[in-house]
Amino acid sequence: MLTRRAALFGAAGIAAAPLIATAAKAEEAMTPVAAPADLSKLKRIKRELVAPPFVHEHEQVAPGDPRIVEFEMEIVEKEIEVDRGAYLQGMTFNGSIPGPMMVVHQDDYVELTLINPARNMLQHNVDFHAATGGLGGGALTLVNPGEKTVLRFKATRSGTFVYHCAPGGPMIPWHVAAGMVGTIMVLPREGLSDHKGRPVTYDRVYYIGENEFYIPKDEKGNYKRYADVGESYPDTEEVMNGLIPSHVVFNGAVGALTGDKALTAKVGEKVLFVHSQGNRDTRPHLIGGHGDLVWEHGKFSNVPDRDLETWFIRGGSAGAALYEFLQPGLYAYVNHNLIEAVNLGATAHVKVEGAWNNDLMEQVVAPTEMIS
Ligand SMILES: [Cu+2]
Repeated sequence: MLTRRAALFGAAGIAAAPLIATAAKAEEAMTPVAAPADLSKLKRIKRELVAPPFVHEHEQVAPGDPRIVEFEMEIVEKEIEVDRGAYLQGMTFNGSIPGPMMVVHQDDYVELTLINPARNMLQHNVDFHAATGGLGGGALTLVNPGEKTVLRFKATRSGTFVYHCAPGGPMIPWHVAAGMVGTIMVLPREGLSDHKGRPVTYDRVYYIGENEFYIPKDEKGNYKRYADVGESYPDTEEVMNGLIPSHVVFNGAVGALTGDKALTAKVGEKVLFVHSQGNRDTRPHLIGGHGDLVWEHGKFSNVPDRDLETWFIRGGSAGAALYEFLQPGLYAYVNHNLIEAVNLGATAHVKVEGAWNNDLMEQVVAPTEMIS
């Protein structure tokens, strides 16, 4: 009997085969011929990843010599309700959209164990934009269900960089549009610096991953729901190729960062917002606030921009913005394509506590009826 998995590999494999074959050949070509690097003298540290918008424990200034930083991620294919009645057959790194943010320092070695459990249907891998060679690691990490692999790469450049699944051919955009995108932040060893090269630190860091989804509708205009990721593929591909997303969201769902899941901060705290988009351009804006220092491209060797109102994140990148909150209140952090923010979902809230500053803003006259 032809199982759904075999059918899917067959169907998807026709189109995907050339690129997967290329990846396999690339792997052959890149199988190390030199002796393995001797890193036995380096210290190792294991970091437990946490789900976004939160980020695992880390130091902002490197505590010593470069280390090998170990991470483990499991790939989870699962259905996710991205809005009421709208279900995505999602593919995730570690169960979350976006995948967890990793933090290391420049010249550290990232050692990732990538697990594709047997219950999954599809082949996956990871392409780190922070890595050099081997399709960003994509050529060396292609794992079938029931397999795991370990990749090590040296983080030679500082900055925020996306990582994503890229298993070949039309599987690449599908896996990314199904949620397989995350970010690694490679901090300079001395930590972040401002526009004059002076050290700056953050009190909190939040990772906001923006994704757009392409959920098919039936002839009555209702969202269709599928038994598994394989069944969703043909309809989803058709919607994807129309390039009009059904949802544009932060952290995997409409309202994932609002209400009781709003981000929090206090007046006087400096908050670093890391924002990624794996596939499509976007333009973050903090309503009522600013970007004090913005690394729009996310690369910390460049001088940060100052005082920005809106910044631009290119599809396939992650940027970082540092802001010191000066007023309390509920701030909306949006994609300033306001149709995408309000109607399609790309809105987060930041609940800020502290004392109001009348010098910065004051209601001189409350709205009052005009008497003519
Ligand atoms: Cu994948």
